[in-house]
Amino acid sequence: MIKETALKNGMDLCGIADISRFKTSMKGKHPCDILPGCKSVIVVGVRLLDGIIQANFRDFEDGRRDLKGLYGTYGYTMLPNFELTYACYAIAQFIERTTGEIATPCSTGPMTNGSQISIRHAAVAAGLGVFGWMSIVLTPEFGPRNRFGVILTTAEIEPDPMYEGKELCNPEKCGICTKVCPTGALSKYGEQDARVVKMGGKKYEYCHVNMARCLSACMALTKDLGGQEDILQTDDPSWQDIVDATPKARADDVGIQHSPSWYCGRCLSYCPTGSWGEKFKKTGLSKR
Ligand code: B12
Ligand code: SF4
Ligand code: SF4
Repeated sequence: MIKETALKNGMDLCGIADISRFKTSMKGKHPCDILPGCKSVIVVGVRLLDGIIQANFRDFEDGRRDLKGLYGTYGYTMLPNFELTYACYAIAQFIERTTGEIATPCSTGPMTNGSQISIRHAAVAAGLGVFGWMSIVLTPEFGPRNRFGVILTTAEIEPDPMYEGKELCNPEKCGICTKVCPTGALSKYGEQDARVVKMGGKKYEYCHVNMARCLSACMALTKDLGGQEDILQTDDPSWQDIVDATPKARADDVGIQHSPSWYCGRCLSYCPTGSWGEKFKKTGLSKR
């Protein structure tokens, strides 16, 4: 019934983790630090529109920077996050109304201070997919082109198994995310220690992400990265450089988000997992 509620509320994916899979969570970010007595973690996922990913290709391949707002609105910031927020709310209401247990929906995205919990780790714990080398979660259906939301509950619900399906990422053979990243934010496989996570009896690895570099592209802080001026004077910024640059970026078209951070997304757009070839190569929507 929880999964039906998710689907009825516009979700494509829903998985359930039991609390034992969060043993290695960092302090303050364990589900029980947010909802004491939490026994299950429900994760919902929504696919990104192919028509919005292709708008990214028009920017990256045809120089149509003016279309980037489509990704900001329908892919990165607003609509998927609203859809996820409504679905998390509906599921939490459903649980509380029908079982009398407590349910706490978490924030779903950047516009609502979305860092209470690691949503990526929750999605893997709920069996929806695996960490891709780029650090975010790949599902067999959509590759990295999905966003997730989390509901914590004291209800004890039968968990889904960890993902056991076909291999979704082989960074030794692929490495496309590292290659397309314009700032070198994603470490190359084998060059630097990978991040290792153990969860649900499984071991995962993903790259080291230089978040300051990633943010410099997501917020287009230089002209080379699609910005209107060189707000940053270096291509290897420190975290403080980003903090100092952000108020200036805020003066640009911020919409309802705290800062405009939808200007990149190349790693997510070009990852081949999730029928990329059929959707974007065979159709000619991407020429790369
Ligand atoms: C802020 C943020 C960013 C910032 C990062 C700044 C920063 N310093 O973190 C920026 C703007 C750079 C960013 C970029 C992107 N982001 Co972002 N981001 C977030 C957000 C809102 C919060 C991140 C956070 O602070 N999490 C809290 C900390 C505690 O968790 P964490 O960083 O995931 O992981 C740590 C801990 O979990 C811990 N840990 C270690 N071991 C273990 C073990 C267990 C069991 C657990 C639980 C935890 C744990 O170590 C980790 C490293 O410190 C999350 C949503 C969320 N709440 O997770 C989305 C989120 C991660 N982003 C997402 C996306 C899609 C992107 C982009 C692709 C957007 C784009 N540009 O198009 C890029 C991807 C870049 C990349 N390759 O990684 C999606 C990923 C969806 C997916 N498919 O997995 C998320 C989950 C949002 C969502 N609602 O779906 N992001
Ligand atoms: S969002 Fe852009 S800058 Fe950040 S890791 Fe992905 S490709 Fe690199
Ligand atoms: S682009 Fe390739 S290496 Fe990177 S996450 Fe996707 S499948 Fe893995």
